[in-house]
Amino acid sequence: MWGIIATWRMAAEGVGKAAEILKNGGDAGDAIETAVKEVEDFPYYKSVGYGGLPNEEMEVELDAAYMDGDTLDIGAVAAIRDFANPVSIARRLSKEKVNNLLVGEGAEKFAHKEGFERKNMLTDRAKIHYRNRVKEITAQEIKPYAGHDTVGMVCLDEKGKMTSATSTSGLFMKKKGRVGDSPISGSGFYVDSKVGGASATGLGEDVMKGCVSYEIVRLMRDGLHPQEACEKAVAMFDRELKERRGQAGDMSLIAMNNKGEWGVATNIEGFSFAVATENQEPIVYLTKCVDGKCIHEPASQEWLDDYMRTRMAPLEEK
Ligand code: SD4
Repeated sequence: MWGIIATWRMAAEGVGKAAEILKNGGDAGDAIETAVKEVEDFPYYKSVGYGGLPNEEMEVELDAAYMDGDTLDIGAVAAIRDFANPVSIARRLSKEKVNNLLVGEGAEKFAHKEGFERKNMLTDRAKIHYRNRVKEITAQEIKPYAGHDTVGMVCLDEKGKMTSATSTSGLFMKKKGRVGDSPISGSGFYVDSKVGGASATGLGEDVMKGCVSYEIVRLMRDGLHPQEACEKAVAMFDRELKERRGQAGDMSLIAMNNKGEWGVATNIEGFSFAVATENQEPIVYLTKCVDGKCIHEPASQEWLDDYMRTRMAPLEEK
């Protein structure tokens, strides 16, 4: 059995490419890296890789991670600038004995020495978003943290190897040096080939409070189906945060176990994800969760077309 699951509709093309690799007996590491790179390279996604929205200082700082569920090797970069594919740098770091999580300038030096492709990740489109947002903020003091869609994936290959990976530009208008959950083991991602894996998208500051990806893997280890594990972990932690703090940030989790069974839960409306397995052609679903129970419906062609149309619509300077 093979399979791959990923956050948001934007991962669909990457999931399709990964499915081809997995179908032909390919490796879960290669498949997931290919899938994440596809999202990183697409300029119209505002929250991952090239075209990602910048921080307060108009610099694109990226976070990414890679984990191998056989060896439990982890590699990650945080607040790295000017490299095309942070996920590949993370995967490379996962092979080191120490120095597995590098930040900022140190991560950039490592990537440069290792010959990774340098790229100015700030697009003209992202600059327009930035200037528009600055105008909005000064006009009406709105909150800057909107529009964050991290890509997070879990993958299983025919040999039973599992991997997980994430990539994000984090929160739009974040402080320079801010790091979210995505490169943090147990929070943005976790995978153990003996059990399964999970990955998160949402408000990193809150996801990290509950190590939610690890919690889902733990529940699967206790015997829960990935769907039950996601529902339980998200509903419980959402409740916990609301009780203690009065509110809970956005949180959407995807998971797959080592049988290729998968699950998804969210505390927001309109969460989409992409999945493919040996028994399931690549497909995009929309998830709705009410009282801790989630239903996944295939996205309609109209919804899919509209998604692309809005992402690629001409952008006016306000
Ligand atoms: C972060 N979790 O940096 C990321 C942002 C995100 O969907 O997932 N957005 O906090």
